Amino acid sequence: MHAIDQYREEFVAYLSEKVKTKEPENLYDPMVYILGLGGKRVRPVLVLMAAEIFGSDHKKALDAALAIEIFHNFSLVHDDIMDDAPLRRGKKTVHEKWDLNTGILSGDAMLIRAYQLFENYEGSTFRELAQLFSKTAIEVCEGQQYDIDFETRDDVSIPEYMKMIEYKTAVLVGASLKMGAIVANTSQDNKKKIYEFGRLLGIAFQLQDDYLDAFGDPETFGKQVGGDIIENKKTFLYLTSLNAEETAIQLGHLYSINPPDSRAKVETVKALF
Ligand code: GRG
Repeated sequence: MHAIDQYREEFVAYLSEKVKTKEPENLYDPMVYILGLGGKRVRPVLVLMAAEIFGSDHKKALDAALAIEIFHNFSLVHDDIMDDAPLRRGKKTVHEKWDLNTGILSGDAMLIRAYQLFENYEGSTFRELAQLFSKTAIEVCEGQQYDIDFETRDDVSIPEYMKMIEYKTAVLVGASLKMGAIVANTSQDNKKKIYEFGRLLGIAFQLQDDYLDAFGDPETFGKQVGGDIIENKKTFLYLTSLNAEETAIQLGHLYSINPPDSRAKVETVKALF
């Protein structure tokens, strides 16, 4: 078995042991549900790998990895509410399966639960993890707000887009690697470098996510293919197509399509690439 799959398996076993439902069930069932739907577990695996790279037993990083995965899942629950998305990982989103208020409140509880996990660390390790978490969570909010603001703008530039995806997605990937480095108590220089590596990896990751929104296999993508285009999200594909004169003409045609005909809108954008 590949080392990544081993980390993933070990992480999932830890998650199942730590994340269990309790009363009131409508608060905790959605947490168990969304975290049990799978997903690639990219971020927690990165936490564990970074801890090991810098000489720690990766088991010491399991709580930080769990915190990151719970936070990530919380952000998906709230993001799906904001987008009114029906599907996540090929299954009903939390607000679809339960209702809006349940999605909001269980998401809030997940955010706090994530932070609480850092209390399992002590001294400067706790301080550094908690500070990095707070900074990253605020940046994720900023990225999400840029994303929302850009939906109603047609003049979004590539640098603005890059800033948006850096905050919405990449900082959490950087923070995942840096958290492993913090648990391993490596040098500040190593922490800085691994964060930068993760930030760039996160940017590549979001570019791929944008691509999959248009070209992903609906079976494996797990959410609505073309959802970004229908929502007028400023994705990389969309913005680069706007830069090309002839595709801009076609996008002009796209705007003339009635909003209810969203399938045609998706097909038109896909045809541009
Ligand atoms: C209140 C701190 C706070 C944040 C709320 C909702 C929100 C602000 C931010 C949402 C940010 C968001 C959903 C970014 C998308 C990131 C992304 C690429 C998600 C998909 O990640 P994968 O592919 O998913 O790793 P899996 O299913 O594999 O876990």
